[in-house]
Amino acid sequence: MTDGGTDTSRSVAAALSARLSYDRRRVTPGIVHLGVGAFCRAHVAAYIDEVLETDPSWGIVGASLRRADTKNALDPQSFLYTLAILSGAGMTTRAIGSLLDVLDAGTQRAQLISAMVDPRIRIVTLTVTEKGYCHDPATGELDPRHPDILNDIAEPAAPVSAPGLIVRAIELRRAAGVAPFTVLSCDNLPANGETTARIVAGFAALRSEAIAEHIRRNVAFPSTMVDRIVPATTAADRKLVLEATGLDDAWPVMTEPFTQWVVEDRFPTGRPSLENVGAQLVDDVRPYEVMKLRVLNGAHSTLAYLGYLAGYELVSDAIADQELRTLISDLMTREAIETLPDGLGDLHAYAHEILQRFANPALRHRTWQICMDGSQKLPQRLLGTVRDRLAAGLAITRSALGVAAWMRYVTGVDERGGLIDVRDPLASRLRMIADKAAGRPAALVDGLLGVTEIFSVDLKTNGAFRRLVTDHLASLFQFGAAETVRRVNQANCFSPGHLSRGQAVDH
Ligand code: CS2
Repeated sequence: MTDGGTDTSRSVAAALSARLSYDRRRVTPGIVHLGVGAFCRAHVAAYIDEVLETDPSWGIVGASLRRADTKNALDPQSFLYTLAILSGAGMTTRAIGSLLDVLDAGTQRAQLISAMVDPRIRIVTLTVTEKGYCHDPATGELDPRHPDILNDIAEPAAPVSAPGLIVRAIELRRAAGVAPFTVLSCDNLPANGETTARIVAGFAALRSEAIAEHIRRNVAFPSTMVDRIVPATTAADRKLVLEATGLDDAWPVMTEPFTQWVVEDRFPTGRPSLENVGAQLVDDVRPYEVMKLRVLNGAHSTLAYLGYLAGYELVSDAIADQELRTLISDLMTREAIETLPDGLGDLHAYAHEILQRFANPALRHRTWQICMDGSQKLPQRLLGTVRDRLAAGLAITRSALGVAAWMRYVTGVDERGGLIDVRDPLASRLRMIADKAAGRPAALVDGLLGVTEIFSVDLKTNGAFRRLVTDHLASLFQFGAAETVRRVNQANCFSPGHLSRGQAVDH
């Protein structure tokens, strides 16, 4: 912590500190968190903040791997910040003190690695987003040609990627006789523990089989399902917090009342008592993860692409459109849910609650934000549903429309001819494919289905899938998103959900 900062930031820190129900001076670090974005600050850090009331040994040392903006904003206020919880009923705020420091990996790499080697650190948590895993989203395997991975193979002592940092720290801990930490991915990846384990061990094997073997044998990678909607903080949010609390917090975080954390209980190096602060500790997270990825995130992405194309800036406005709401509700209840295992409780109630969460009028969540990184999100959010339903001979009308809407979006030109700022690690490749297809739906589908990082061969070669996506895409080009959604709803309002011969031309 620094003792710099202005009078304002010092008074913000003092006021927030006074609101904590524990003595922050007694808190010691137990977790290093890679990727201190808004999500982590409203989720992992909020749960840990409650843990600190009874156990001060789990403070968090955060790290920003890409941008130093969080660090720069929070450093002057001693890394304390306001969590604002927004709903139709108004706003409540809470002070969060669990973040003890934020290190900027760009300029403080050595310090970050020392923090990860500190024996007091027993868990490394991650929210580095899908693309931070440097993997191939279709297979879940490390991408050995990823520029950050190439860098970290060449410069193992100065890693820039999450896998590179983790392997370096484990290697140094091993050399120092310190037990490894547990690695806890909190990103929206399928089987995020196993996937992270495979990626980290895969990266280690490129360096030394001995360290890869050490990781496979001795490092635990429990899986988790995380859920809380957290839009990026804006200047308007800061003003809102200032008006409500009187505190000029430089970097508050805005979220919804709902929060969920399902954690696989496998922590050989110890863990905080998360069960006492609302998390669910279970033996097998997979069913929960698939549920959340396919139902919530699949619906979120589909709503974001269609909503953006239809001209809606905010998720809450898009879901207020009755046709979009019907489409999204049907996507969840008539397509995604049917692919899920039993034992997950009332899934219709789950879908209903999600619709209400999307409709939260106080959360200004931009469709554009959710549209980002589609190449990394599509496989687990929509393509798993598509694959399972095709195998069972079930209709994929709405899931295929989600895929077509993504294809329409990555052309980079909206329905009024304006440019779309497509943010995606594959953006330039996607754009080249779109330019080559020059607005011909079949050519665009062909080109994009050939992106093997997203579409596996079984989908690429599935005639029904290809036809349906092409028809949807043709409709999106010809009639636009709003009209396409209306037609799909109309054609399918009585559909039993089974794939019929006429399905591919259902609008
Ligand atoms: C969203 C998620 O940005 C996105 O892609 O779908 O971040 C979503 O808000 C969270 O997963 C909700 O838990």
